[in-house]
Amino acid sequence: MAKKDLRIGLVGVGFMGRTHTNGYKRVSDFFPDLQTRPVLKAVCSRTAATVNAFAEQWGYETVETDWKALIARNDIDAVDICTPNNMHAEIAIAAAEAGKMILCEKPLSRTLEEGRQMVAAIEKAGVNNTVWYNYRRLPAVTLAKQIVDSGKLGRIFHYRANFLQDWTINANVPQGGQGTWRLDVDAAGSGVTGDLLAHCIDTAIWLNGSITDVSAVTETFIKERVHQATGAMQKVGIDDACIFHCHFDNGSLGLFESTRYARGHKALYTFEINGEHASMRWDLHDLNKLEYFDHRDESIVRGWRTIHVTDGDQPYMDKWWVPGLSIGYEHSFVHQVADFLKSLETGEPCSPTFKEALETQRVCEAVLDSAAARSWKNINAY
Ligand code: SOE
Repeated sequence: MAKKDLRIGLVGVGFMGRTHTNGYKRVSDFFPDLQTRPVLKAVCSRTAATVNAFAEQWGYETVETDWKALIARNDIDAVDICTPNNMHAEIAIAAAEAGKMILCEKPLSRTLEEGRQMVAAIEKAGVNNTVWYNYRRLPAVTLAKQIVDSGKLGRIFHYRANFLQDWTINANVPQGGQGTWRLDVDAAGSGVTGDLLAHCIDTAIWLNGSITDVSAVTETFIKERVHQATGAMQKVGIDDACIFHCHFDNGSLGLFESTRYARGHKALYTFEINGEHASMRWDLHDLNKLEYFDHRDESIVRGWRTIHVTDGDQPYMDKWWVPGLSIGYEHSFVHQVADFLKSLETGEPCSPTFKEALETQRVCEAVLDSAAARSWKNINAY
């Protein structure tokens, strides 16, 4: 049967533009049962030379230098937003009004208010949507979800997560500009809270349910940096590090830490869940493995076991090589495209939708407010 085309219009040609495009290019080869196939119809970025080079390298049919022109085209079905965070809301709202499906890079928005406007626009337009919290779709993380849902852990007591990096320790790293826009509060909205803890919060809510209240501390270690746009030394408005603890609705306690000042760590995302009967932990640096401890095992063999999540009956792995052979970071994006295409067939939403990702925005906003006010914040107030 001939497949239906989903004509993609990608906005933004940075690191995420590449990960998403790789997902579109690989998905039909590895998920042959899908009835829809992505077509790389158009890519958009402000500078003609840059966008032409990207289109040539990755195989986009056409280019645009104005995202409004991309959205106005009637040969685009879905808009993929890979821009800095300050453009997410404007593009998403315009794309929704134009009736396009939307795939938006995380975090959904800079602020909760922007996120709310995006959700309202999506709901009014009734268009398919998803937010790229890609780590959910690594097989070991999806397996963790299956294990939690099976009840094997029993009552959950603790959820712990870290996301540690070290790339901004040098005071000469500028704010603003390609890649380093993440240090510019106007472009990013926040620092590690929106960029890194948002991943941890998304996974935590997915695995362990809602967060009810938070108490946080943030720090900005380097107070001034040169801004690439002006060349002038400017105050830094983002959080360089953030630590918070919280309660979950299920009664468990959460502990989260993120920083870009943990020398030696490049992208150390880890989580651990401790339940009444069993515990699990996962580490992005060893992403195919899930560690599991079950107190109900016979005592003489009881201990942490390492599950190499590469077998055909484990999440997504029947689509790849043969049991025992690993996959990588980029596959999480292929899986998200596959799940999005599947959602078009089933009519089920592709999680996290904008509405679900707004939950993460509520927690992020409460975390930042809590740190500023040095007090607990209840998520219900957000
Ligand atoms: C920041 O360095 C970053 O690229 C985040 O923006 C991504 O979301 C994360 O997955 C890896 O780190």
